[in-house]
Amino acid sequence: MQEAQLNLQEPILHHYDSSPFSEKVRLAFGIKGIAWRSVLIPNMMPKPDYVPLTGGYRRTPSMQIGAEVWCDTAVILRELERRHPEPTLYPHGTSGLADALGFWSDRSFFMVAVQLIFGTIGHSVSQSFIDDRAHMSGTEFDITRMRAAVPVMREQYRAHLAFLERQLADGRRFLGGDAPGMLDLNPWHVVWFLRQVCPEEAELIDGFARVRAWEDGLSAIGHGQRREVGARDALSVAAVEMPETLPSGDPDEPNGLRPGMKVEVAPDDYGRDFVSGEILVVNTDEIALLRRHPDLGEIVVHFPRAGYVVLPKPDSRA
Ligand SMILES: N[C@@H](CCC(=O)N[C@@H](CS)C(=O)NCC(=O)O)C(=O)O
Repeated sequence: MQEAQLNLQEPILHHYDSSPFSEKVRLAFGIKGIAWRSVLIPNMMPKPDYVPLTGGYRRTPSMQIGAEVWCDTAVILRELERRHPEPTLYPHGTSGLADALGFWSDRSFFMVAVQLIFGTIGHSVSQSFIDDRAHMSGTEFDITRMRAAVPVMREQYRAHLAFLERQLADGRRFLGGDAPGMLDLNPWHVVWFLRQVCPEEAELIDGFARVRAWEDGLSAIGHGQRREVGARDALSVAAVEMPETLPSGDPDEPNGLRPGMKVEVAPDDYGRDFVSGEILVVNTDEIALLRRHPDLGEIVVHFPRAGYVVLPKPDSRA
C-alpha cells in the first residue's frame, strides 16, 4: 500500500473470501456502491494482525474505519447504513423486522448449513481447522456425526429455503419488494455458502425457481469497489487515527451500564472470547468500548447488544 493513496476514512473489511458472514457485508458494499479496502485474514487462529484491533474478538468479519472497529455483521451493516443512507438497506420500512430476521438466518438457518456443508465436505478439511472450530464452539466439531446428519439437514435446509420461495411467490425480485436490502442480506449468505463451498448439494437450491432467480439478482449486484490492503497497513491506519465516536448512554439501561464503566463483552453463541474496555456508548443497538493498545493507541470497538453478553469488570484496567 502507498500511504498517500489510502483514504483513512474508507471502510476496511477484515475478512476472507470463503467467509459467508463477510459475503453479507461485501454485498452490502455492492448495494450501496461503496469503495472499500480488503484485508485478508486467516480463517482460523492465530490471527496476530487482527486481534490487536478487535481486543480479542476472533470472528470474521470486522470493519475498521480509522481507529474504530465494528465486530459482527449486525453492527457493521447498521454503521454502513448510518454513513451511507442511500440506497437504504431498509426499504419499505423493514428496519426492525429485517434486523430481527438475522437471528433466524444467522443462527437457525446457518447452523443447518454448517452441518450440511461440513457433513459433506468435512473429510477434505484439515485437522487444524477442525480443532480450531471445536475450540471456537466449545464443543466437538464432529465430522462423522455431521456426515450421519446430512439426510436430515438436507430436509431442514429445504424447509428454510421454502420460506424464501413463498416470500417471493408474487413475483417480487427481492424479499422486501423491488429493492434489495437487509431482508435479503440476512439469508443471502446462507444460500451463498452452500453454493460456493458445497456445490454438490446446491441442487437443493436449484429446486426453488424463485430463490434461484433471487440468487442471480443478488449475485449480479457485485461487491462495490474493492481494493486490497495489507494487514499491517490497516494497523498503521488505526495507530495514526483517533476514534471519533462521542460518549453516549441510555438512562433506561436495566443494570445501570453507562459510559466510563469497565466491562467485558463476548458473543453468547460461539467464539466467546471476552473483550475488555471502558464503555463509550451503550444503547439497545450497540455497546462500544474504548481500549488502549500499547502500539495502536486508543481504539473503539463496537458490538451489537442482541446476542452479546456484557459483564461488569470493576477491578480491571481497560
Ligand atoms: N454473528 C457474527 C457471526 C460471524 C461468524 O460466525 N463468522 C465466521 C466466519 S463466516 C467465523 O468467525 N468463523 C471463525 C473464524 O473466521 O475464525 C456476525 O454476524 O458477524
